[in-house]
Amino acid sequence: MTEPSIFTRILQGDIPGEIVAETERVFAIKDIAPQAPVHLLVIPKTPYRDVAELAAGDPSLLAEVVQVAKDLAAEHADGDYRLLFNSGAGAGQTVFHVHAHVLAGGLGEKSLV
Ligand code: DGP
Repeated sequence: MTEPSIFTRILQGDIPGEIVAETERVFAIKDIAPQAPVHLLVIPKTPYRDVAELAAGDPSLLAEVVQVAKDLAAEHADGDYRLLFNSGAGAGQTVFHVHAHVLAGGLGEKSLV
């Protein structure tokens, strides 16, 4: 059996983390090292490795991740947001339990990171 990811451990209450939204299949936390005024992570409870595996395995769950991200950007900022999935260590993925970074609250123009 594989070890639960750090996000699963936060969901289970084993380690601290500020859960800002939760549905039956998805939850969201504040990123521990924010890169924007609002930086949240939206995470499916099922630990797909990355966004491509999630899209292939359960497209409706990916759609729910996007919907929760949109709702959180409206709740925590002005409704505009950047959605980012790092896929693979070479792209900066450090937690191999798929998560959408929701960046909002006053982003510069046109930045890709
Ligand atoms: P990525 O590099 O795309 O795999 O993003 C992982 C993110 O997870 C990174 O922005 C920091 C965040 N993170 C890592 N450990 C913790 C933690 O223990 N608590 C919280 N809230 N966020 C974490």
